[in-house]
Amino acid sequence: MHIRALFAALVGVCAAIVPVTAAQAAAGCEVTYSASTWSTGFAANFQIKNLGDTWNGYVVGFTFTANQQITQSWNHTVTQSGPHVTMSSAATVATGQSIWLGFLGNHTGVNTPPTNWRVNGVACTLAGQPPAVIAEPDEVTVPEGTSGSFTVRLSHPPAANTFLMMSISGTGVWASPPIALYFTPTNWSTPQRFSVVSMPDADTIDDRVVFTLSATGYTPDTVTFTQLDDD
Ligand SMILES: [Ca+2]
Ligand SMILES: [Ca+2]
Repeated sequence: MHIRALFAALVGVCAAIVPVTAAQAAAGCEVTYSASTWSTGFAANFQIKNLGDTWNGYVVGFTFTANQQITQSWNHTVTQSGPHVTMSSAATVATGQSIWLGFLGNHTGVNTPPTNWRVNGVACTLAGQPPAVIAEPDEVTVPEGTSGSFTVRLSHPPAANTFLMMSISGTGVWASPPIALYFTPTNWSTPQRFSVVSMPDADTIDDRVVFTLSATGYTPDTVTFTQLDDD
């Protein structure tokens, strides 16, 4: 009951502060990624098409999702800091042209594709992937009386300001400060952080709540919060 009431309040706040802005700015690039994977290694090959203005030199950025480590690459200057990778070149790439990149790497567990693709700081979409809400991480555990958070972004730019809708199911009392729950044609790829507090309760149950994040035209995503009860 409490969480539904809080959510209704959030929606009211959001509606009040949506700015009036012109729709524009599609994604600046489209990534076609593939990888050949064996026991602990993989070879990645991918193509990136320039959908925006000419790149006079470019920096490709992406984030690994499963502890991958690049061991060898070619034709680009590569940096890796934890999961964050950049591959740069001084080459010029005109509108509509594509670049091809590749590297060899190591992985542990499932070799899931990288995420958060950008070229010169502008977000890319992934070819062949339907538009989706991307909420991370999937699971958050919070001791009773403390807070945790997750981030939400979109995989593809919306044509106009798009509300993020949130439905909640589960048990316990959870609260959150109000935030602007919408995406614009320019901020769609910027993760928006959402904090959730597990309110102290008198019971001894590790309560769980599932947030389902959705937007019209996008595949929804979920985040599960688990309370570590202290009674
Ligand atoms: Ca309790
Ligand atoms: Ca509890």
